[in-house]
Order: sequence, then C-alpha cells, then structure tokens
Amino acid sequence: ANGIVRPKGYNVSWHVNPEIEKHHFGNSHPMKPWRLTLSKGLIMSYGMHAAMDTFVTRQATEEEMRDFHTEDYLEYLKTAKVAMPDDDTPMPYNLGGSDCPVFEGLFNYCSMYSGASIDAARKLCNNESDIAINWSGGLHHAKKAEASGFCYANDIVLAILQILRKYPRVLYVDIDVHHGDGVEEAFWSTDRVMTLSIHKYDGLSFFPGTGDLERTGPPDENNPGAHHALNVPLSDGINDEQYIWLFKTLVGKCVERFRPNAIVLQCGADSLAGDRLGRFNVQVQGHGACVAYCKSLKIPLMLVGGGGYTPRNVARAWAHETSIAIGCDQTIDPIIPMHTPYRSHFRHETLFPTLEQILGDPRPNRNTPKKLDDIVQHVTEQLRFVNA
Ligand code: TV1
Ligand code: CA
Ligand code: ZN
Repeated sequence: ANGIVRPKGYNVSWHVNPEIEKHHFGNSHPMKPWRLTLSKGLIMSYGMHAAMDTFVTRQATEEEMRDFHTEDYLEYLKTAKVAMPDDDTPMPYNLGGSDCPVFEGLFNYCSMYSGASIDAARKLCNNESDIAINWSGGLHHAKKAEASGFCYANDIVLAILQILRKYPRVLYVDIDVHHGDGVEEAFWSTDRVMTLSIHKYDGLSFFPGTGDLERTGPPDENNPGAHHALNVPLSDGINDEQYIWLFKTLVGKCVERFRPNAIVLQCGADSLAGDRLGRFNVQVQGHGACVAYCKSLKIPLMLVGGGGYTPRNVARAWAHETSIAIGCDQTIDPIIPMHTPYRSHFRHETLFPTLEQILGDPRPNRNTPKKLDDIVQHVTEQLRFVNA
C-alpha cells in the first residue's frame, strides 16, 4: 500500500543501534548524533525497514579496533574522563578540545559505530548483502592514534580492512564536504585501495586544509600507492548539475581503470545546500544521484554517513538514499508522511525542497566550467598510471 516492496534477489542490510543516537558532544557542538534519530524516524515512517534486513549492531571489540588503532590510544579513549567545566588541562591524542571533546560514554559511542561498519563489511564479504548501510559511521578524519574533526575511531578504515580480507581491491569514494584525510592516509602506500575525495578546498583554513588536486599518493613511483589517492578540490556553491557530472565522470573512470571488487561510499551530508558548516549548493536529488550511480555499477556497495550539520537535511538525504538502495525512490510519495516523528522539524513538507526554500538566496557558484574540466583532465592523467 505504501509502495515499499522488498526487492527480489537483492539484499540491503541496515545496521543501526539506538544507543549511538543518545550521545551528546555538548550543547553548541555542530555534531548531533540525534540527527540519526531523525533519519531513522523518516526511514521507518516510509516503511522502508520492511524492504531491508535490519541489524541492531554491537560494540566492536578492542581487538577488532586494533586492526587500525594503537592499543595506547584505545586505552586512553576508554578511560578518558569528562573534564570539569573550567579545567583546560591539555589531553593527549588531540582529545578534549572543542572539536573532539571527551563526553559521557565516548568509548561506547566509538565502539558502537565501528561495530556497525564492521558488521556491514562482513555482510558484503559473505555475499549476504548487495548494499550494506551504516548511517552512524563515515568518520573519516580519525587517525590510528589521534582524534580529529569530530572523529575518534575510523570505522571506514576498519570496514575496508575487513573487505580486504576477502577482496583484492576496494574503491573508497567520499562526498562529505571535507577531505577524507584519515582514510587516505591509512591506505596511502597500498595499491589495493583507491581513495577519491570530493571536497571544498581553499588552500587556507577550510578543515582539514589538505586535499589539493596534486595530492595523488606517494611521490615515489616505486611505492605501490602512487596515483591511488585522488582529490577533487572545489569552491563554494557547486550545484547538482556540475556535481553529478563530476561524480559520474570520475567514479566511472576509476572503476574502469581500477576494477574494484567493492565500493565504500561515504555519504557525508554536509555537502548539501543549507548545511551549517558546508558551502555547496548540492540538493538531496544530486547527493542521491551519487548513490544511484554507484548502485548501477553492480559492485558490492557499502554506504556510510559522515558529516551533516543541519539535521532535517541530513535525514532527507539519508532517507532518500535508503530508498534508492532498496529501489523504491520512484514510487514513494515525496511528501513526508503525516506520522513521521518530529515532522514539524522538516519545515518544508517534502523530501526535496527547492534551493530557494533551503537557502532563501542561493550562494554564488564559484566553480567555473574550466575548473571542472581541469580536474577531470588531471584525474584522467593519474589514472593512466593505474592498471589493475
Ligand atoms: C564546539 C562548539 C565545536 C561549536 C566546532 C567547524 C565547534 C566547529 C563549534 C567547527 C564549529 C570545524 C577546525 C580549527 C581546526 C579546527 C564527520 C585549527 C561552527 C566528518 C570536522 C570539522 C568535520 C572540524 C567532520 C573543524 C566531518 N569546523 N562550532 N570545527 N582548528 N575544525 O576548523 O568531515 O564532517 O563551527
Ligand atoms: Ca569529501
Ligand atoms: Zn564533513
């Protein structure tokens, strides 16, 4: 009746845990795990869970997390104490600052979202899922012994390491508005993972400050990782038409040259128009088109979340992308169901608000056609060195 049918011979798994959503970074912090509650409410009000295998995930074990992180760092994450309001004693591992505060239940939060990504990866490896989804993951800045940019444990690296146990090659694609530096660094010296991050880059202060076009892997040609890190630096205001064209062109070329056995797509929703931290004009439709394109390649696909700081838009994007995964995006009603929890938070009642509804006045687009052509040409040249 609601247009949701389980796709035949096609399995989508959804890895969730309501525990994750309950954590708080602090009142004014832009990262709000509560956006996962809003997303889940929207997904379930459409009845999409009926078309997926839903798994309530578990905490990753410390042993699993040691696949990437050091024992010392994990030990500190586990025992770090929430600081008193006026205590500004510096903490190690970049913890305790404003970006990466130590909050109540921090290790539980980290091990839960990591467990969800590891479980999702295993579903792909066992051929039990064609698409495995963890919207609570995608925390791409975390390093092996350092927290960074709201990220403490790198669930993406942990998931890719799982997939590499079974498959020779993984393509990682990152549409978060920030550079996926932690994942790039983790696989910098291998030719078994290709990383492609699209992001805002201004050569100045936009976080994390890396990800220019020339950054394509280790400079030493004898290093297997050479030419296997690709970066797409963009300016403010890129629109759907440009973004979709870039995404399809670049991912298409990567798949053709690198022949990945699996794709991990980080779907950071801070690349959407109206995001509190982002600066692009990408709409829910354009963001979703990236997911639809990856699905059309018919390669095992993992979807993880990431950034996204205007919760109503995050929920719209991840609900729309869930509908694409299960194949009901053309049949569901774009008007948000009446019984959706927190429906009044959506302000505009549709999954697809117009740019004018989102922004009032759209921000100017600083990306020229020449800039985009230069990017495609540069990436194409890099890919000539890749032969899988
Ligand atoms: C507390 C309260 C923390 C208000 C952080 C925006 C805040 C930011 C806050 C913020 C904020 C950043 C930096 C500066 C590096 C610092 C999940 C030299 C209004 C994947 C992480 C962005 C993005 C970190 C994470 C960035 C992700 N921007 N208000 N902090 N220092 N940090 O610039 O890629 O989306 O902004
Ligand atoms: Ca990115
Ligand atoms: Zn981001």
